[in-house]
This record gives sequence, C-alpha cells and structure tokens, in this order.
Amino acid sequence: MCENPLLLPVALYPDEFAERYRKAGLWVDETIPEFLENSCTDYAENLAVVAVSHQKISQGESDLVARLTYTELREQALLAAARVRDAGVRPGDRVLLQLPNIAEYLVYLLGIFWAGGIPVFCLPAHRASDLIHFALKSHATAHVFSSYTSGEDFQKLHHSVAANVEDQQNRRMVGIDASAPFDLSKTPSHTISQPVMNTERARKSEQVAFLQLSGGTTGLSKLIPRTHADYLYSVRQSVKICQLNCESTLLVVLPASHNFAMSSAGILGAMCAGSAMVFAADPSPKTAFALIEQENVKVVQLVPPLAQAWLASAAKRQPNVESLELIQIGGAKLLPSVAERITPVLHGKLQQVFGMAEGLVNYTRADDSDEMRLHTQGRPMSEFDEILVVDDHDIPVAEGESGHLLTRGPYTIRGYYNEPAINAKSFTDDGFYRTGDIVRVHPTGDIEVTGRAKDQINRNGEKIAVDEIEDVALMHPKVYDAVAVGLPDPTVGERIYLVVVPQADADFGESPVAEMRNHFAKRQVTPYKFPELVEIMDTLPLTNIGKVSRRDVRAAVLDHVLQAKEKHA
Ligand code: AMP
Ligand code: DBH
Repeated sequence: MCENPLLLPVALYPDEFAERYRKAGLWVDETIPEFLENSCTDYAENLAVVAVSHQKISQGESDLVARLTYTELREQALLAAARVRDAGVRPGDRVLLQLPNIAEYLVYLLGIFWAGGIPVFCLPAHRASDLIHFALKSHATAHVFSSYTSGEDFQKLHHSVAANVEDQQNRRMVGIDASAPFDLSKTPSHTISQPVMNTERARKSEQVAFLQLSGGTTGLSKLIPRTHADYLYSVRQSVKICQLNCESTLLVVLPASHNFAMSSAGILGAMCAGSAMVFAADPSPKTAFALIEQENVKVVQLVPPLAQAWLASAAKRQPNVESLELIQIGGAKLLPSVAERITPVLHGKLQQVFGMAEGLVNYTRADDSDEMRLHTQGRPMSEFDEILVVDDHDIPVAEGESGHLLTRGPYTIRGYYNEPAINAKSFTDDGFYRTGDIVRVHPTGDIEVTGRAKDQINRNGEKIAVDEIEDVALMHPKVYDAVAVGLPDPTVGERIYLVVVPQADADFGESPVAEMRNHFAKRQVTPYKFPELVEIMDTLPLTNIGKVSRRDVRAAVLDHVLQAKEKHA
C-alpha cells in the first residue's frame, strides 16, 4: 500500500456534482494563487491597500501607514513568499495565519498562497487553547503572527503553542514574525508554487486551498476545507451581485480572516474588481469615520452590534460619510428597527448578508423592495444553491413555514476537515449541510432567519459553542455542573451567561464572575469566550424531573434568567 501522505482528510464533492458545476461554467481551472497573481498584474497601477504596517513600526518609521499599488503589493508578497519558503514551508503545508488588519495581512496572505501553503485563518483574538487545537488538527508547520499586535505577547504565545505541538506530535512548528523587515539584499524568486494534489481530484483547482474556521456547535471550532474552484466561484458571483468595480474602495473593519470579510465580496472581491482596500486598525466608529472621509470609501461590511455602535456614534459626531454607497450587514440577525436607520444615517444602501464559512451566502439585491431589504436576509447568490426547510424529522415544512435550513451547492462543503463523527450529524446522507438556522422562505424566495437550533452564542458576530464554555467551567474544582446561555444584549447581540452549580461546601466568595474568568484565563481560553455574568444556583431547572435533554435545561435556564431580569427591571 502506498498512501500519499499529502492527501487531506476531506469529503469531496461527488463526481456527478463536480461535473455539473464545471459544465455550467461555475468552476473554472484557476487556483487562488493564480487569481491573486492575475489581479496584481491586471490592476498593476491601481491602489491596492491602505493600512498600518507593523514592519514600519518595527523600523521606527514615523509614517506608519503603508499605501501600496497592486504592483507594490505583488513585490512585497513575493518577499513574503520567499520568507515563508525559507522558513521551511513546502507546497501543501498548513500555515496558521494570525495577523490583525495591517498591510502585512494581505502581503502574507498572498505570500503563503504563492509559496504553495494552505492558510488556516486564525483570528488575532485566538489564544493558546484554540491555536493548539488548530495546529494539531491541521498539522500546521508554521505560524505567522506579528509581535506588534496589541493585547498579548505573541512571541510567547507562539512558543507555547509550538511547545505543545512538539510534545504532542513530536514535530516542529516554526514562527514567522510578520513585523520583521524583509531582507532586501536577496532577490526573491518570481515563480509562484503550484498547489500540490492533496485530494484525489485530478484538477488543481479542485484541491483544498485553505482551512476556514467554523464557530462550531460542539466543542472547539472545526476546520472548513474550501477548494480553489468553489471559493473563486463564490467570490466572482458576490462581486456581480454587490456590483463592485475598480472604484469600489472597501473598508475592512471586521477581522480580515472572517469569511464575510474575505469573500462576501470582501477582500478577494476587491482584488477581483481591482479596487482599493482600506484596513481599519481598530473597529471604533471614530477610526472608521475618519478613514471613510479621507479615503473616499464606498463599501463597508459590519456585524449588527457594530452597525448599532456606528449609528449611535454618528448621531453625536455627524461624520461625513457621503462617499458610502453600500453597507453590508451580516453575521447575526439584524433587527428591522435597526435596519431602517442605516441608510438615513450612514448614507449607503443597506445590503443584508446571511452567510456561513461552510458555504451558502444569501444577499438582498440592489433592486429589492425596501420591505424585503429591511425584513429578510436575502436569497442565495447562486441558482445552483439548493435550499430545504424541514421539520425535526427532515420532512419539508409547508411553504412559508419556519423550519431547519439545509443546503447543498457549488460552494458549500460536503464535510468538515477530519471530523467523521461530527460530519455524520452535520450533513445528511445526500450531502446537505445542516446549518442549525431556523428560517422561513417568503414567496419571493427571500429567506428570513427566525431562530437558531444550534447550541451556540453569537457575540458580536463571533460564534461560540456553548459546549466549549461549559466544558471549561466543569474543569474548575469547585464546579459540579454548569450551563452557559446567550443573554440577549443590545450592544453585543448576546452575552455569555454562565450558571454554576457548586460542589458541596464549595464557596465562590464575593465575585464568582472574577473567579470563573480567572479560571478561563489560566486555561488560555480565547477572551471573547469568557463568561460575562455568572450566577450560582443550588440546582438547575428541570434536572429533577427525570430524563431531559441538555438543550431543554439550557432553555429553562435562559427562561429563568430572563424572568429574573424582568422582575428587576
Ligand atoms: P459560521 O458557520 O461560524 O460561519 O457562522 C455562520 C452562522 O452565522 C449562520 O449559520 C447563522 O447562524 C449566522 N449568521 C450569519 N449571517 C447572519 C444573518 N445575516 N442573520 C442571521 N444569522 C446570521
Ligand atoms: O457569519 C458568517 O459566517 C458570515 C456572514 C456573512 C459569512 O461567512 C459570510 C457572510 O460569508
């Protein structure tokens, strides 16, 4: 038996579907590295990126902002590719990309692709527990970070993750500090590595291009294997629907690694259209409003809590946002009452975006009625997207009724990376992805998200598996049982509310929340997953009435918390 060690554990699109998508011209023989190279040459003279540069900070330059044309971006990215190769990354190797919204983000994104690497899209907020999980799961051989990223000592964080990888998998994971200046005495090779054949598919473009992260519903995030062909199709289709052109200057405020920011139409959409990308170093309305005015920004992507913060700030600051043409909002449900204030205050046209890193993306369209734009989350971007709305037994519900959303299509994955047990639950036998969203479909075909059937908290558009929080809480020696719920909140969407049943005689003292947060920090959990409110209870609701599901207990706990809140109000 001669097994190809490069073959990745992914579920492929069945032949018959692959052929259909190719025949219809959706999937083409182009890889992401080729696409990036083409856009750098096609739009050579255009402005590509305006962003703070950590290389400049590390060199003590006073002008910390980099402005690069597509030609300059290409030159920088070739240097990054050379550094990535020198660090030992070989075609097909997985590379954790963990950079904030700085110029080097784009430079290394291109550099990793051009070195033949497979990026794993981490967030700057991720801490050791997540990073170790991603590194082990993907067998990453390198970790790109910047030691000037605020909030943490990233060198130290890298060493701790690398030490864990060494212990558990007996191999080295190198660190690449993107703030270190390039060695300009070496001329980089201008060859771009081709992707290796890492699945059984015969075509380069149908290989896995990168691993995106899912918010996850069970434990830690799962890795999402997206192929060159499926992703580039979704980007091109998004560019068409969002009507981007080379003048559609994009402001990137959400973390660049988010699927929304990367592809709906986002960063790759801007590269496809040849437009400029302006990276906001922080998501505050003040920073964003200044950049919009200075750089004549036309398109911005927001999550609902951020949109609300912008509305509140705009009322005070009266910013000049006249250049804004398109305001895309997605990642969590946008309330109609907020939706209707967007255009009057922020000028641009509202577009709702309901998407997922697993694939399916829905958009409201430019010529939709206000009614649809304000009250629905849009419709699938492709006529090849298949949508089913079913009851708890997978039977389709009556037209217009709410039910579970299942989907399959030319850019929706057929399985998570190396997760056979989870895949058996998350996908139907015929390959539909169970989104965990409850929706109803209007007669126009537009989808309205009416609920959620997954045990997940959506905080600022970040998805957090309730399981993971409860698992960490249960490791505390004083905790007998723990239930986490998402408490509706006007500023972040949902807050993490943790109810703890203590061990007999355990005393949580003055501040259970401080004690629990401390425990989460010690376990190196990513801070946005820390409990924000902690309540001690002697017993959980429902647990004394026999066999009930964990989901029922969580619902009863949320009910209890909401009722107690109402009494206080
Ligand atoms: P993920 O699978 O981690 O990429 O997260 C995708 C999930 O975010 C979706 O399945 C929805 O639950 C949620 N989501 C994204 N966009 C919206 C939206 N516009 N309205 C409601 N929920 C959304
Ligand atoms: O929340 C998401 O994951 C999301 C939202 C909007 C997404 O992946 C997307 C658009 O592509």
